[in-house]
Amino acid sequence: MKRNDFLKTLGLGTAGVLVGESLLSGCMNHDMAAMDMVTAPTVVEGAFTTVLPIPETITSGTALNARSQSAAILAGKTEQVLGYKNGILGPTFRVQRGSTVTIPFTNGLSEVTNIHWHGLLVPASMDGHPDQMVMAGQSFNYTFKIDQTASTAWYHPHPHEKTGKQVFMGLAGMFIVESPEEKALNLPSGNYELPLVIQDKRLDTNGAIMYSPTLEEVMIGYMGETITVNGANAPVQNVTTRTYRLRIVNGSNGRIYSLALSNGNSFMVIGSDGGLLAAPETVMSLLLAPGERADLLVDFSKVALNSDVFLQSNSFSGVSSQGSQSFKIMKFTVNKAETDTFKIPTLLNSLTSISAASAIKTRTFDIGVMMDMGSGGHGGSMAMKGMHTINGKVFNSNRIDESVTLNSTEIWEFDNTKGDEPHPMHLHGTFFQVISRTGGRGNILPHEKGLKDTVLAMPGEKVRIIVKFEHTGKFVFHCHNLEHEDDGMMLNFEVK
Ligand SMILES: [Cu+2]
Repeated sequence: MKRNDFLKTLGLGTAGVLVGESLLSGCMNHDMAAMDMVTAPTVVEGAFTTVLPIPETITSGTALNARSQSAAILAGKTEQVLGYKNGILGPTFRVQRGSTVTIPFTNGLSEVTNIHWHGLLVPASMDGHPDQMVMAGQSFNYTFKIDQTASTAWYHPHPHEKTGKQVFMGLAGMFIVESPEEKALNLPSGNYELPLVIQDKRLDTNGAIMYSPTLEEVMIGYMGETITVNGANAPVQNVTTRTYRLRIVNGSNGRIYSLALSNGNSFMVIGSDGGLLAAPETVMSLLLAPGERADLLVDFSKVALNSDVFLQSNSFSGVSSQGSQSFKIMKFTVNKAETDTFKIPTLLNSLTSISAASAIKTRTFDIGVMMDMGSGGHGGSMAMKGMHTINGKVFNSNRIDESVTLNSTEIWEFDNTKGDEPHPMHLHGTFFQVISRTGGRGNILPHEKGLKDTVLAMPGEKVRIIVKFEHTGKFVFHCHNLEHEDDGMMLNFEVK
């Protein structure tokens, strides 16, 4: 159902139903067409004078403590945020394939939280399922073996109905898996490898984060006017005339970025969610949705000394609520000449395509329909909740929605052809391969050619993925627009 139709339905069926003020005023003050025009806040670019913060690098054994702490998102304006160690966000894990990681975690918040290891193949009991809460003041030891190819993962809270707020307030961090195979490629490392967690924040005049989505913002996702990288607005990083590896996480709640370089140069995609691609792909821009990662190589060798190149987000089409504005994200200043002998390997990773013929089942998920409030279900006094569904259902922790046989291969189809909002769909407990996209952009994009755990289905699109389920247990799959997820756009699947 289109948002328009949904609101018409709701408008006809509001007698006796308590409807939140934001929707009432929306309906009263605007006509239905105007409701379709809900858009992201206009991005306000900063001065690009703050030096890019690089989160501390840690390994197994380092304790994380989710708690309120002070940080300056805007230069000179220190405010309380949430973080896992020092300041906003969390440290960057860097661990070796095959190692066992132990993370003593304490919940220093005044409400429940937990940690989901997004992009790590960990046992279901360690995955941060919304069932597995760490109560306020309590601790939990996360421990798991890293048994997967080198990749850029991340971590963030996953308490149902609170994920959006806790991530927006600052709880997230990067998790890098390394392997001897990847080391042998001699990709740019050390100072030439930059972890970049890109997020948008909504700040008050003091620079404090505000999180209070209206109904309209639950519809489109909660977005902010301030773009941050590693927790700082408008940062600058000095670089030399070499090739840099940028590991990018879109850690935003709802904002999609069309990443590009301000000098119009192409760049290379070498990896995505689940590790390196088979071979590098040259692109001019890359659309990265919440939850997705991009591993990029950017060549500054032909940039004139003492000039600037911005990482920016270009405008993009296909979404009414965002994409109309282009804006700068961060600045690179090329301030030193260095000789670069780096040659991009022609082959990066041995990836085997899962044969569609090996799939024993196809499951279809309609993600383009919003809950029909007239049909009862999740309506009533909580009319604000449960507008986003998968196959008409909202999350119920006690219900297993899909039962999957261990080691079987299946095709899952996310159908957003009737929808009018983008939905980045994320599966826990596995990687998958994208096998087709019909409607909308109509093809598989360069960064979708490797292993994925999150795939964007734009309005009008149907995306098919193929998955081999090799890990037992109860996991969730959901939309990674965190307001949609908190609204219930999440189901359980069990592998056994
Ligand atoms: Cu969604």
